[in-house]
Amino acid sequence: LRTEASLHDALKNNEFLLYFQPKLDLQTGKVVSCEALIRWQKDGRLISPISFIPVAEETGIIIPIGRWVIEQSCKVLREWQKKYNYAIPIAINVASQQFADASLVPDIKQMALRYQIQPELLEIEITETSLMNDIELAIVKLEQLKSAGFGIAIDDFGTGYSSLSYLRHLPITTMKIDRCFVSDLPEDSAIASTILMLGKQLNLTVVAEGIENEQQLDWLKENQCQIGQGFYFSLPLPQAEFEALYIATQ
Ligand code: G
Ligand code: G
Ligand code: MN
Ligand code: NA
Repeated sequence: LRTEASLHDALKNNEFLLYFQPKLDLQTGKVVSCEALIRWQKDGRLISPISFIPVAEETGIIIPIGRWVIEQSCKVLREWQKKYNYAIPIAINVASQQFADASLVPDIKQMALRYQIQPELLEIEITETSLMNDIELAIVKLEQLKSAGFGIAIDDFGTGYSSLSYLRHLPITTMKIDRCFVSDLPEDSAIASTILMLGKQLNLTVVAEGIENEQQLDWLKENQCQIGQGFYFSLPLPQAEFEALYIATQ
């Protein structure tokens, strides 16, 4: 049962874990960073976030779950730093309600300090829709995160209703092309081309999500998309498997 009480127990019993999906430099083929994606390990099965994040958002328990994701990501960053002297950035997903909560920015700063993380290694992914809920507040919060050095990506870009005039004022570092536009490639490339052009003009890193085949990859490389992720390269992986893949591509 995906109830607030069961999610509370899951936190208490340490049943959440993070999977890591690699992001690759499309020109070199090397793994350069990753996206942390939460899973719930219950009775030997892995439960997808699709089936519990909505309940977590409705009930507010997304705040402590989100805090767990921030802390766990900082722990892993610290571990990579100590174990391998690696500096592999981790991107975490922040839900709308979590972004609106006053504790988000202090939590992130505090965890980075506690685990002695270079802020550049932690990237916050926020959907376009969350940002546009309250654009003035979003600008203030993103400014606080960016001035502290954290990376900021607009997730699922192109599916919300961004005002292009506001986009210019958002202190972001990265745009992620939503996977529905990547799945249209190479035949229908109008939206992907436009997002790449916009990213270039605004001096942002562009990440293509959901790359599933070679034809999509070839189009993205030819059109100077810098970074990509998708099942063509790798599913989200348990930590040890991600580390092995990272090492193999260096
Ligand atoms: O990894 P997967 O495809 O199963 O993720 C499904 C959805 O759950 C995606 O939209 C993803 O952004 C979201 N998601 C995964 N991990 C987290 C998380 O830690 N926090 C939030 N808020 N959403 C997450
Ligand atoms: O909403 P967000 O972009 O954070 O979603 C990330 C989710 O996308 C992850 O749960 C991951 O499993 C999924 N994903 C990653 N790569 C691919 C892909 O190539 N195809 C599809 N269909 N989903 C993907
Ligand atoms: Mn994401
Ligand atoms: Na996305």
